[in-house]
Amino acid sequence: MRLAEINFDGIVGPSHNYAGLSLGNLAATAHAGDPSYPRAAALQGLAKMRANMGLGLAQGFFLPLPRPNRRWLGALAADATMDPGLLRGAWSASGMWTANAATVSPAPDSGDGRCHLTVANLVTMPHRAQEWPDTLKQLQTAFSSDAFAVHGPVPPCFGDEGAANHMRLARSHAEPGVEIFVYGRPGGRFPARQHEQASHIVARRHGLDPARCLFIEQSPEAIAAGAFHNDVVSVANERVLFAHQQAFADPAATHAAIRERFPEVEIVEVPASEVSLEEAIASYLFNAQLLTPPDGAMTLVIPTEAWESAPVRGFLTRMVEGNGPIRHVLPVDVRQSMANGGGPACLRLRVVADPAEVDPRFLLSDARAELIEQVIEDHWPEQIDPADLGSETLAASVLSARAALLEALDLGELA
Ligand code: SUG
Repeated sequence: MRLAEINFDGIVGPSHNYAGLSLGNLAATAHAGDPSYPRAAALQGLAKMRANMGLGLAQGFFLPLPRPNRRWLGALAADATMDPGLLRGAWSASGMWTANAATVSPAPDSGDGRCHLTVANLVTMPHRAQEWPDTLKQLQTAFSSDAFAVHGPVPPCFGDEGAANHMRLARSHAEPGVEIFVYGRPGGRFPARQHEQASHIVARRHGLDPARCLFIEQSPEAIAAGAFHNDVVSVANERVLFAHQQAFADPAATHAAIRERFPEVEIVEVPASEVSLEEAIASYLFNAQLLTPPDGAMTLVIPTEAWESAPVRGFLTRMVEGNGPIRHVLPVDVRQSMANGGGPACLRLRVVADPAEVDPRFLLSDARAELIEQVIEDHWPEQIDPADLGSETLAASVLSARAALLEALDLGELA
């Protein structure tokens, strides 16, 4: 068995739009009502996938979910008197942010030697709570081999946002790791989406050794400043934790607990004096992919917005010139997703597994990338104005665009 980290990016769906649905997500709120560009958005996402594949890394993808979601609209007894926010929610392409698809515990960490995935219930935001049944179907298709155990959502009384609030430290991806679950405490000005109990339920289901798990409280000030998920203020890869000084409620105790369980950890902490919490969140510095290409030179894939921030660029330049574990910084343009609060890390779900155990229809190759590009070019709407949401003409074009992609990728069973 050859275990590798595979990043599964969500292909941006043809209904991508800015509806301002996520309280506490400052970018999404700021862009509410703007026109969106689904074709450009999907091509930006595809370019990121190709660039990561170009680094020599395994790359997978997930398909857009069916939108507008007629099943959801039926359950809401939708009619003209309904809150327009609910209608827009049924059109949301939010399934693109696959860091919220599931929490993943690789085989070396679980009690039974299988890779465990629990689909995230995303109950805090109504437009995201509709995702899990279709996401689950997709996970069950992609990971149908015995090497995987795919679980349904944790009970809806406990909010679970998936991998966006979960990190893993290990000497290498294929070795046993320490899994870190980051939850928020409710009571602040913005919702704390990840509940502590949900994290414990996921860890128990995955058969994790309690001695190799940590449950850490996210800093309430980070949530209040717009870090609606932990992956907006920290990211981990192998031995390295890259985090803002104000990411965790009790940074000293958090670092000590991590060191106790994983003494090899290298913590790269960004001080607030160099990059303020507000600047870190506005630039999405931490919503980065921290990757280990085959040559071993750890690379931080950041959004171009982070590179354009003078304090962030200053910090990163000094970091790379120093002797730290992160050797390269690679800015990528995912502006269409960024305007909804989704950076490079939101767009991917990390799965450590043997690629040979994954349904090959979900793995990117040059040929499949070309196929996907062609379908996007031919079928994705160039522009959507929020006032168009609800139009039958737009619905028909969005539905047929997704159908064309499913057909091209031989994934008709996801219809
Ligand atoms: O859940 N935005 C998403 C962004 C998710 C980012 N994911 C991670 N941090 N891993 C959210 O808030 C905005 C949709 C709108 O308003 O149209 C939205 O759902």
